[in-house]
Amino acid sequence: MPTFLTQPLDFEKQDEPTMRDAAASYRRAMQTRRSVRDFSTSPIPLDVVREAIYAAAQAPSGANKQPWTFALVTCPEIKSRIRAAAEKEERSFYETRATADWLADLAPLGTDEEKAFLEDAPALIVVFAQSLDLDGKKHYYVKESVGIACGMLLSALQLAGLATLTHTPSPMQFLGELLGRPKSERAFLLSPVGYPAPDCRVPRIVRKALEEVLVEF
Ligand code: IYR
Repeated sequence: MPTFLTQPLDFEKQDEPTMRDAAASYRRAMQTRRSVRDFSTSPIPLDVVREAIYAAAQAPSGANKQPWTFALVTCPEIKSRIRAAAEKEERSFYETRATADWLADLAPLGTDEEKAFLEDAPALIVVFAQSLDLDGKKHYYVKESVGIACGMLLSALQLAGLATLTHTPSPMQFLGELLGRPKSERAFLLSPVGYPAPDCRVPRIVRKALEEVLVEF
């Protein structure tokens, strides 16, 4: 007899054509997802964003500790403060900290220290990783768990028709300070969320073919 509580699994077997359609349609949706750096200032339905965050919070995590906090920022003053602090870090990155190799790798993306999207996008989501629980006990596999949740968040927002950017100004300590998060939480991802600007253009990139990323045994 197990010493833990169980319940029946909620699982419905699908026929193969339905499985194939679902897999291909999700793959196509992910193929059209792009990192957007030019956002429209148009408002977005925030209930949709909350649903996407709720979806992300269903991610598996080490010992089911769910070591994440999602901060949804729509307040223009806070967005401005985040932009100013991020641009300060980015300026020092581009001017002194980035290696020549790194700058060369970024050149085709056209990024620089100007981060207008942090004010233009109607919402910012900051995902925090919690290293400790409320009793001060260590969480497990925190980066892996929060990374999975972030992937689910980005795909949920994409499927809901919203654009995102995995922006990671470095270091991101200012986010915890600005948003009053406890020391046991570290900012893991900052993503603007919104509609792309009408004239938005993105770098022409190529993603690896399935054969290049898959090894089968
Ligand atoms: N954080 C900087 C630099 C940057 C780094 C990588 I790796 C990117 O894929 C993109 C940008 C910035 O956001 O501009």
